[in-house]
Amino acid sequence: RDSVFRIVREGAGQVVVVGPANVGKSALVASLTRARPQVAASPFTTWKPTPGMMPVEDIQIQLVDTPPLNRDFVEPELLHLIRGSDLILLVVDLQTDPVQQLEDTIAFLRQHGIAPRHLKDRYSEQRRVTFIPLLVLANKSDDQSTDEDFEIFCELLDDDWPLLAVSATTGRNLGRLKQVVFERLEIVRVYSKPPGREPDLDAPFVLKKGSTVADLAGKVHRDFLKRLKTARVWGTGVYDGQMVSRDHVLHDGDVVELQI
Ligand SMILES: Nc1nc2c(ncn2[C@@H]2O[C@H](COP(=O)(O)OP(=O)(O)OP(=O)(O)O)[C@@H](O)[C@H]2O)c(=O)[nH]1
Ligand SMILES: [Mg+2]
Repeated sequence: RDSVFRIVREGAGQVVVVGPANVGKSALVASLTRARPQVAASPFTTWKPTPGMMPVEDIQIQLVDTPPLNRDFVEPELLHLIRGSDLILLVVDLQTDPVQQLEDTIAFLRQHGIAPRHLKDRYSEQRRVTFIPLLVLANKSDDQSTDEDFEIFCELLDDDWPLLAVSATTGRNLGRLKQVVFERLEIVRVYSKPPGREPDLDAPFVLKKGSTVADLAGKVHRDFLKRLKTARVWGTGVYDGQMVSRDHVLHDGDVVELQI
């Protein structure tokens, strides 16, 4: 069944941008990607998810703008989209009671069986909860004049929330945001090198942290996994061109020559 709520995954990860109405979710997606979701001063502007690709160094990460979550009615498919994502960016408006906005949104997600991964310990009793890494964005942190508000926001929160002050309007901390998103996705970029040739440094393979040479081989080609004999690696924890086994764990930036 076709639905506007079904967003096809693209790139190195799917990141959903969620939160109350009017906090600047669409403005953030518009400033970080080439997507142009409607931005407006009145609440409840966005009614369907809109994806865009955010370039970070040499990869692309998918950001998905979503409708506000504090409506009386929520599309089950929107919840499905959030549950299936790799990271939640929970946006609040630093200038409009951000503590309340954060608490309400977390309560809403929890009600629908979605919880931040860093609070996993506390949910042990509850059945059927999906834990997703989550980062709080205090948007509308436009310039130095908002720094004090941000400090107060941090002090008022009773938990250690991973959070970042950003501004879609002035672009403040958006570079940092990209970096943090990349880190929180827990991925590594690996460059493949055909034997006797230069590595292809333009198009990395993106793997989960902890992936091995065998995982890479499976990703390059289904046949490679079966036929893989050995591999040589240039990068972290090896000497240049070191022969490694198929269980060797790869690191961000490694160059790998698969020998089949
Ligand atoms: N000062 C300031 N205003 C912002 C910022 N980001 C967004 N806005 C303004 O906030 C209002 C709402 O922005 P949107 O991006 O439409 O907010 P939204 O969260 O997508 O809203 P809904 O789709 O209704 O949920 C608009 O008037 C934006 O211009 C920001 O960083 N600083
Ligand atoms: Mg919007």
